[in-house]
Amino acid sequence: MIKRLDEFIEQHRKEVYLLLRRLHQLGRTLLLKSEIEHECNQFCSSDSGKNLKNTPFEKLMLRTEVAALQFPWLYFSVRVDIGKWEFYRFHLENVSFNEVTVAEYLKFQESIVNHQTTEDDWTLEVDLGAFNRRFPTMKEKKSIGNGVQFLNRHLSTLLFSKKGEGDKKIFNFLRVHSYNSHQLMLNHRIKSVEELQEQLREAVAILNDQDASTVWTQIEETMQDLGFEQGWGRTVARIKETMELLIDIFEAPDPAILEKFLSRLPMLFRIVILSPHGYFGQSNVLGLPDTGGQVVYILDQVRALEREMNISLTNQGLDLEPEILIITRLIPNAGNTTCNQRVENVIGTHNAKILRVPFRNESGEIMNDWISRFDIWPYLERFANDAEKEILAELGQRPDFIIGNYSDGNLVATLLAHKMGVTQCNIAHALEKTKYLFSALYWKDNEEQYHFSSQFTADLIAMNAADFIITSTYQEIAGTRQSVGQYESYNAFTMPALYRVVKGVNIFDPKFNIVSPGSDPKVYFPFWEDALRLTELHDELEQIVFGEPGSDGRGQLKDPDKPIIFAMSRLDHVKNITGLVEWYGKSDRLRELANLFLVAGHVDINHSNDDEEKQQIDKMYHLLDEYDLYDQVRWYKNQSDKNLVGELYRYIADRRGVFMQPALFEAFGLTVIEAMVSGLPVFATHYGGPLEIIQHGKSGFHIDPNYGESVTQQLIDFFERCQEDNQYWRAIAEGGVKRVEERYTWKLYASRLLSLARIYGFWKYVSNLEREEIARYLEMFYGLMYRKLSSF
Ligand code: UDP
Ligand code: LCN
Repeated sequence: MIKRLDEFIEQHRKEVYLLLRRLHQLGRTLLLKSEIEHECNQFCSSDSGKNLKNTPFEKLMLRTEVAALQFPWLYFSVRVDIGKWEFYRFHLENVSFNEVTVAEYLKFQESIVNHQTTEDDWTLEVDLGAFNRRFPTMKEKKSIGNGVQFLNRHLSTLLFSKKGEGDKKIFNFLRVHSYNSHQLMLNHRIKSVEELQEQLREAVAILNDQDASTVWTQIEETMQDLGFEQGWGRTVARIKETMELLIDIFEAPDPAILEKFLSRLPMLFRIVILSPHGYFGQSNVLGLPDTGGQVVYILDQVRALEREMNISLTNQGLDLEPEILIITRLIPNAGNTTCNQRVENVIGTHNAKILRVPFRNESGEIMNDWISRFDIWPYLERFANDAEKEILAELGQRPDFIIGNYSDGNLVATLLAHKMGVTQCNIAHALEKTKYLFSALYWKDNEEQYHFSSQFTADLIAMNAADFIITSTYQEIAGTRQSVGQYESYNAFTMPALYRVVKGVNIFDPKFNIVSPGSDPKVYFPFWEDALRLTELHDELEQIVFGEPGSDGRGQLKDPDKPIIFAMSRLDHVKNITGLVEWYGKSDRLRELANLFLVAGHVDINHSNDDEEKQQIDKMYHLLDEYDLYDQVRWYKNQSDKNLVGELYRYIADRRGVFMQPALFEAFGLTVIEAMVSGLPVFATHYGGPLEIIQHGKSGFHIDPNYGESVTQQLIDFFERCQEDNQYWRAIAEGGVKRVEERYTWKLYASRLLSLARIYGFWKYVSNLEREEIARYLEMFYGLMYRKLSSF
């Protein structure tokens, strides 16, 4: 880019100067993409600026994410493409420019925040890229999120490039499989790759003479004599197929066959899932602070995983019960939840449990009350140690696979996986970093309330330690052409006076894989499935939606015949429920066309113990008064009975309503898929997951919460069109159902996740994926940085 810019600026000095000056004159030290875009567009459509239109300089301006300004300098961080960044600085007076390094750019940002130059100040620079130089990374943005495919291709070539080496690694890997010291796959009779190949041929020849449905136990002795143990398959057909896959791999390694073979191996019997914060329970918890989709996700995930593990074990010929443990925090003062119980079975499973471990303070005393997710950092190390003992006691041995959730769970997963030598997978759900503007740069200002220094350090450690990371959408990793991905935002950032990250997370790393969640089809299904409907709950729902004001609900829908705009979420600032009330309050036409029904948080401020929720409750009352909304808006307290919630979506659909998800940012948005699959047309924020979930105009609509008036107009247009065209509402409803049924199901999720666990587990074993060096560095970073930041 630089050469073209050089020449261009030389020729258009005046215009470039005027635009830079214009930015300076805004009098701000940091400018965001939207502000730069606005100024640039305005200038380029003026007479003085028209020569900049469609030029490399305009392109640079429009791709700038953040500009940092301090006379006479302007520094720009330019997102040239998804995951590709360049940094430039301009001297206003000389109109000169040059490319700078990421470190120089970050140092300039630091100098702005500290109001001084940091030229001589020493700051720790974190460059995790240095460790990965020998490690394969992808180049194409379209490959992001499909790491396993790339990894399989790359590493199978590598593995088999030196003659015999790959074969030996597979052979050794097959020898280590066992269950409770019962040997699986191969026994001591086979001593080399050559012997294995020979015995495979012989076994297949024997199996060819058997009936395909003959089971392992009938041929066990013959197979054992040849050197084979249980695990190849339950029936002759399956055993033969698995053996043939291995023969093919030895003959000519192929990534697809390798993946298929690995997906069949008996490697996963015990899984540990970590989710420390919030109220983790099976009832009465949803809508409580820090308690939302993550809990729903994990409970559904566990059921799906257990089902899928059972299918695999059956196919492998093993009559074993898989075990899954969800490790969360035990809260002695747990209100009307079960979070004070040590162990609970997960409903709908045979053998999955929630195991709760308390937080302890510095002197080892148990912490009795709920603690906000922003304040839990000092407790986690001890929690991990205590959890380890409980896990070992419960399972009798180490698990085969550990899954972390959110920043805290991912850190604890890192500590445990490192100690136990187990494959680790991370799931972020929602990273805080991109939710708050300049959260890293101004970390000090927010430290008391949010403790971002601990959280972002924990994130960096866990992201780099994980064997693989699954995300719900592509944009969670890499954003879109217009917006930065959540993981991408960890690539380069600074926390002034603490440390500067010049390479934190590489989104081209093949560890990233998109595996989207689903919704429980027993609870969330289309409103036209009459036989499954819970019509028995309709009286209760009528009371909730149309009832009179009382202690659980405020406002009353005085004209019950209008369609309903329904919104439901935690009452957090970022969910923007109050924003929705304001848009609605301001539009007479929308108020004429539809009612507004909200299920969110507490309606009584005295029942809330969360600061952010209290602020929102205050704001809500203020808006209801200001716009006099008590006859058109019904606001009901959070609902934790998921069956009732499932029927509620359908009840609103019966009345030709819509679901609105107005969040300023939504990482994924389980409510979005729940509403869609219920047959309720959805309008949802285009910041985050819903952008990918919904196909605009086909299976729902995207909205921009920063432009309330256009959202209002979209709703008005929709309801007016539905009045004219009675097929329109149904078409969108059906589009939503189809989309979810095709893309967002737990069955797809579980088989994919288990297959990834086996494949990354294999690579962890046979390659240097463990990355000794980075593990050591992260240990030091944990010891010297994280522990200091998170101490009591
Ligand atoms: N939910 C609920 N009752 C409420 C609020 C939310 O049952 O009062 C459920 C909702 O059905 C969904 C989950 O909580 O399953 C919220 O997940 P989502 O991903 O939409 O948002 P999060 O709270 O995780 O940010
Ligand atoms: C957290 C969020 O904020 C939601 O967007 C997700 O849907 C949920 O976790 C489940 O991953």
